[in-house]
Amino acid sequence: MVKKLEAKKIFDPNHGGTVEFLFGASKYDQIPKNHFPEIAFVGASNVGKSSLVNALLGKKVAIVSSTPGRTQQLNFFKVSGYEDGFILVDMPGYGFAKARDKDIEHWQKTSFEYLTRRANLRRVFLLIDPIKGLKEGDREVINIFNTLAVSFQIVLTKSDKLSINERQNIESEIFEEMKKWPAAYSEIIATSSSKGYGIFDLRNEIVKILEIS
Ligand SMILES: Nc1nc2c(ncn2[C@@H]2O[C@H](COP(=O)(O)OP(=O)(O)OP(=O)(O)O)[C@@H](O)[C@H]2O)c(=O)[nH]1
Ligand SMILES: [Mg+2]
Repeated sequence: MVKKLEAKKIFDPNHGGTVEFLFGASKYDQIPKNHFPEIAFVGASNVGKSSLVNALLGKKVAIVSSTPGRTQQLNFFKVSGYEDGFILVDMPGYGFAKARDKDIEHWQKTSFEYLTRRANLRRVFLLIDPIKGLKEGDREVINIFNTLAVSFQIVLTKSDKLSINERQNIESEIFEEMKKWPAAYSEIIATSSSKGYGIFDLRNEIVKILEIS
């Protein structure tokens, strides 16, 4: 049965939704099994994953920093207000200079295990900075998702930094490549956490995911 939900009711603490930090994990076996739908935010270091999680939740729960590599664990945030709740997962970023560091290899292994094994993972939002465009690290991750059939959707961050024209150009480039990505959802959502653009659309997309879960 499809339940009609209003995004506002879920995400807005004034309308009954609540959010809590559940736990951070740096090893896959530290992540308890649960039955809540999970939605993960993946992308290069500094792309704006933690900022987007905060913008969606209307609350500063995830730590944001201009230093790449700030998020060093998979952080799980539980949102209540929809049935018995759902979880947003703020992931560590990939692709910054010290990529050979043992710790980083370790989080990347954990991220990979999580993204490819988690039965209740409903959608991966793959964040792209439209000024930088698709980088090698993004393509590697996209290849893994396509090979292992991990459903993902492209979300542009920091859209406040570009004109509408510039944004449309990068979207067209990504749409062109997307023709070869079987695991990708064909819509791109452009957002800005600092200006609030696209947050409404992304919340509605999450509601749609929950309705069909
Ligand atoms: N202009 C602009 N800056 C943003 C936006 N979102 C994030 N930033 C900035 O980008 C930087 C990185 O943001 P984070 O949210 O910490 O990025 P992250 O992807 O979580 O980074 P890691 O955890 O290091 O992988 C910070 O300086 C943010 O203020 C946005 O929508 N617009
Ligand atoms: Mg982060």
